[in-house]
Amino acid sequence: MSRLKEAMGAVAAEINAALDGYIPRSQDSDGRLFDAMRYSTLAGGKRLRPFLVLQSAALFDVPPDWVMPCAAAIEMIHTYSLVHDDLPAMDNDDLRRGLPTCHKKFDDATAILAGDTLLTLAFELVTAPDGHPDAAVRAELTHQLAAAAGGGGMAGGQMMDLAAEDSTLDLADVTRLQRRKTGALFHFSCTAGAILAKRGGAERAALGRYAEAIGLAFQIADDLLDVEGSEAELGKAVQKDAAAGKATFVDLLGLEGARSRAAQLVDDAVAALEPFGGKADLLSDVARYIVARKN
Ligand code: GRG
Repeated sequence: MSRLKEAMGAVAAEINAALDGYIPRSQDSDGRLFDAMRYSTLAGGKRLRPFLVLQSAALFDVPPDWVMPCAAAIEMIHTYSLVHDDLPAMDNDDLRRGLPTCHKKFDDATAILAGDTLLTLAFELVTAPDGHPDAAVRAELTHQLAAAAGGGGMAGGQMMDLAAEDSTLDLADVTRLQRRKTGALFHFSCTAGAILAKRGGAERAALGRYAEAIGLAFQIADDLLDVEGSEAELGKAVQKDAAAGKATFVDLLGLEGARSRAAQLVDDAVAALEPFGGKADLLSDVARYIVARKN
């Protein structure tokens, strides 16, 4: 087994146990809300964003207890985005992570509430005093997480994406949109370790450059998988972008152009990690994996 596969498997087990503990159960009439949150969050997924949080923190030897709330929080926000994105009012998908989407398994109202509650629970976790002992660090994490998920980040990027249906975006437009829609959560995940370790300046900036490169590489790979992948491997519908008339990196660069841009971004990501030496080997492996993955 490759060292990355082994490390990602170990993190997935840890993060699953943490998420299981953080998301409550209820026997009351609100039980359906928590069932839906648990259904979507514990349904699998690569746990890439928590892995990045944990690896960026490992660069600075941050104690795991300080990191886990933040790693779980980013996965909750990612899951909320998938639950809402799958709703009929947005992408209207029936399949996610190989299972019926949240609104198909439950209903639209429950899926909306489950997404809302995952988002707010994430902030409950990063602000809780039993996470990082320094309140200023918790405040900075909260500020950065809100910026990544909000109007200037993922939610704003999603709005741009919805507005882009049947429009003609150029490469700069699509890059700007994707930097926000998918890139912002990657940026938070990769820089969280530096925030938790109270390291600013060059180290945080280097992780920011790494995040920028892997965020775009991830989206290019996603666009390639949308064209070349299968529903069985991906656990979700494919060829949705063309059907929605959305400009993708593949449309704008062609298949070969998209592959070579992704390869260039992997090189940029690995180069950004140079200041961390061998300690960042797994983060370099993640950059390569992001473009080679099949799901
Ligand atoms: C609803 C506010 C709001 C935002 C939605 C990110 C997003 C914005 C929607 C997701 C739509 C989508 C499939 C985008 C492509 C990139 C992406 C986020 C893919 C899924 O991420 P993975 O591959 O998924 O990390 P797993 O299931 O492995 O966690």
